[in-house]
Amino acid sequence: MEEHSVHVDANAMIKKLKEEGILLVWDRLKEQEPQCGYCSLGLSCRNCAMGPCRIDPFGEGPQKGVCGADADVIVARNLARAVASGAASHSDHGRDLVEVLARVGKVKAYSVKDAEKLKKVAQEYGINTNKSVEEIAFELAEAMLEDFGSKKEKIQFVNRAPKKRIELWEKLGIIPRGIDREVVEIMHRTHMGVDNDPVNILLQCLRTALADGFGGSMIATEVSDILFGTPEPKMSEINLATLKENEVNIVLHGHNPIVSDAIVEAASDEELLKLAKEYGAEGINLAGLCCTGNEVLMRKGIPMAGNHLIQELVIGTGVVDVIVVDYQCIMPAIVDVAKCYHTEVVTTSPKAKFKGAIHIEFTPENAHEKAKEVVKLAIERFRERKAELVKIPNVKPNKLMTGFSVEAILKVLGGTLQPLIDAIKNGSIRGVVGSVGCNNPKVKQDYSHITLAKRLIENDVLVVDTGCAAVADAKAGLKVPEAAELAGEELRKVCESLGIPPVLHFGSCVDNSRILVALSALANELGVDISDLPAAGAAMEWYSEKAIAIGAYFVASGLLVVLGVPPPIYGSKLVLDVLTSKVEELTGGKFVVEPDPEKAAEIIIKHIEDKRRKLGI
Ligand code: NFS
Ligand code: SF4
Repeated sequence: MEEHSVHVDANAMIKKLKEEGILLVWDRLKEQEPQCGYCSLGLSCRNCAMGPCRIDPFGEGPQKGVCGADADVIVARNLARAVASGAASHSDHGRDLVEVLARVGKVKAYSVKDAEKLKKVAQEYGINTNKSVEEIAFELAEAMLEDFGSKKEKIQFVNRAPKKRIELWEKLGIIPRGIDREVVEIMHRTHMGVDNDPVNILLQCLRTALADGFGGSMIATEVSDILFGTPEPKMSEINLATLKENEVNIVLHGHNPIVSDAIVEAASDEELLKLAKEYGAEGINLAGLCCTGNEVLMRKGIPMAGNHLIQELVIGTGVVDVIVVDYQCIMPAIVDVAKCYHTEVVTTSPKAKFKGAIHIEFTPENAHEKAKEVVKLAIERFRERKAELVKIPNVKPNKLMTGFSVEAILKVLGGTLQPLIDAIKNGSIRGVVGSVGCNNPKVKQDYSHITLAKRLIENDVLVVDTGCAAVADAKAGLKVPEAAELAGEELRKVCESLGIPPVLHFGSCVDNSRILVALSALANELGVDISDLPAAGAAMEWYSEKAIAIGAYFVASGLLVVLGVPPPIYGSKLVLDVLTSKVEELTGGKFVVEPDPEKAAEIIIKHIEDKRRKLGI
């Protein structure tokens, strides 16, 4: 049987769990096959009770739904709802952070860790910063909440984009007005009998995606930096061997640092450490999964167990005492796997309860106590481990360098972007690519992420990565300064002189907003638009609606975006043509679908060289 992952630790765990008779994501995918062809093409609609309807892709059966909607409308509407869900997920996560920001000074568990950034962002919002940190925090939170509403003409951070870009968006009528408003408008437009012009629907997809990238996600990143500290370069470790057999292991899974950060604090509580030792553990060990893992890795250097497709496997080590989650990308299946072990799944958000899990609800007010409760539960579960089921893969943890916020990069460069611009201009860095997104069981885990990143750096293209792509690249050893050896000669020299890896960890998925900030700053410095830059994006193993929203805001911002998994748009020639071709005339960006990472790299490198030629560099 072909292995499901490129990694030894993952394959070892898959084998173990298979032997134990546990069904995993790959088994469930198999059970689902063949998956519905209509849905894969985007040609099914269940938006109303006259349906559900399906359009025959071969032109023989029905070409219209009961209401008269054709393939183009149905495909566009389905895509729009995915963008709305993705944008909503990032943005609602952002809102939760803003609500914590508003309570700074009134709650024990949270405070402002980066007052300088607080002031800088508050000034952007036009807030007078001549007052206490708590007052500024409250006013900034109130102003950010306005961005979620519908009273504005333009959400604040849109102003961070290059001027030409903003004018272009104005001309296209896709300036996001309010984060919630754009999401709601998609839900409205896709109701039966509202927007029946597929191109008009696609434009609203771009506007909603921008409300995510320059709105909800950017707010999430900035407020996380303010509350938990702006990341700085640091070393850490990654893979399943970051779990410790002799310690209490708590796995942090989900997205928002609100919960994971509180647990990190609680895990160093003296009393709890004493208790853990009384129970025979040598300490309390934390390991991250998915994006909340990225958050605490970036800021605190907490080791990372793995990415999306590791979430069931991590439990299979038999040493995870508690897996604590908030929301997003958490497979309901982990509760079933946990039942076969001593592991408890703890849910923390009223928005995300799981049947079979223990619910310990976190609020900004009680986070301190609740985090301790979770750690205590883990200590108690430690005693219940089943020795015969314990097996941590016999590998060494991979090292990685993390923490590359835009601020940190500026510091590395000596306070200005000029050295980077010079390197791009003289060709020692040919271009910059954001490698983002998930794992998908339809792709051999991490193969496409890693192959793409390797090919790009070999060709002197600097890679910045986020989310699960970032974990993949780190496990492949691409995020240590020594990985400069794997880069082309020119990029290698740049990395060696700065002491940085050729693949820079930008953070979690909401931190794709850091890519927007960095590219906007680069474009501004060069006096050009983002679409003129030798830059691109890639989501080679995406699965999530959030990744669709990210891809769409990259395209709206002027970037070429390669998708390694085909999106459900092939049922409409028109939608496919708009998104993979015509949109380029509007925004300068477009989607390319290319599952083969070798070919994806070629496409991206050609794109970068074209852009360089046009810039005359
Ligand atoms: Ni992004 Fe993060 Fe991973 Fe995909 Fe899920 S964890 S928000 S959606 S699977 S990269
Ligand atoms: Fe069918 Fe139209 Fe209703 Fe969709 S909205 S289910 S195509 S009748």
